Amino acid sequence: MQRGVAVITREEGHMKEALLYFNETKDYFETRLAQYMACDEPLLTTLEESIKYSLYSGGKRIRPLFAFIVGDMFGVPRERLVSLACALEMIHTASLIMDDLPHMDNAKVRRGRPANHVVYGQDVAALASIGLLTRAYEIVLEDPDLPDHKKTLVVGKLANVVGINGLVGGQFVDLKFASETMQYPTLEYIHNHKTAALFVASGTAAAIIGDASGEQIKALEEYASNLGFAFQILDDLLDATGTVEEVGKSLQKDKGNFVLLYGLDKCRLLVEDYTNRAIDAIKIFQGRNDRLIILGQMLLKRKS
Ligand code: GRG
Repeated sequence: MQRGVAVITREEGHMKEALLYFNETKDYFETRLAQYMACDEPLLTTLEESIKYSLYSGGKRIRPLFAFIVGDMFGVPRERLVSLACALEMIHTASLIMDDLPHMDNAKVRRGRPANHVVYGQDVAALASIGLLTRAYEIVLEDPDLPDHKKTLVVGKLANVVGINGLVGGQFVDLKFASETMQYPTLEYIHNHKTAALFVASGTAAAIIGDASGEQIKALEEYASNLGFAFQILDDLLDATGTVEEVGKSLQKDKGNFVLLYGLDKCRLLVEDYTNRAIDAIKIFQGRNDRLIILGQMLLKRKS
């Protein structure tokens, strides 16, 4: 090797490209999200503040990013993905606000700050959550860049992932059946529905916009559900080993979770195992799956 000449490996090149893409995409996403949430009714100032408090409080924006990456793999311009991306983050944020309410998880801290209801009260927080949720469907339906048949498919997918067979069902089972002695099938149900399902919807809705084939959608489902599962096991690990300051949210150490069921060491192996399964599932996209691989590897290393 010549002295003084920096050698960039192929992997480093891909990583650099992906990080640049992630940052640029996030900037574009933040600008459009702010436009979608603009509200100029003076009577609603506090409600708007409550919504913005949670929507712009340092969320990692993983679900929108995943949707943009998938859409880009199918050559969809980001202008045609942005309503979906913002809708996903609105749904996610709505679910976090509701999840923290006293009659649900009764969590006081979220993303390193007091939870929405701690600042604005339960009444306003509940309305902020429902307001965000309904706005999500509205922005997809109003999107002039999406043909009607795609809007129908995307909104159907989003409704399905939130409903009884999605987040709502997962939350119900979590509230009513989670305990220290909970067995694997119940835990699996909760996390497939509370966490993995929205990951799956993010990738598959973007793939639908991109006219992906059935086989391609299936591969993305497999990627997203494995990644979502790895994500949740890591969440439980961070809950068990971290502090509120490090993790940025109220901890749930006493509730049934993967760490109670399997212990720390096995959980660490499981996170790697599910991440590898996710990466294996997208082999059919060889040559254009680098960003998805890097996204999986980045989530494996996250600390909050
Ligand atoms: C959709 C309003 C509505 C309700 C559905 C309350 C409820 C029913 C479901 C709760 C779902 C929930 C909060 C699941 C937790 C998923 C999870 C792992 C969240 C953390 O995701 P990150 O780390 O969060 O991406 P950030 O803070 O980065 O956005």
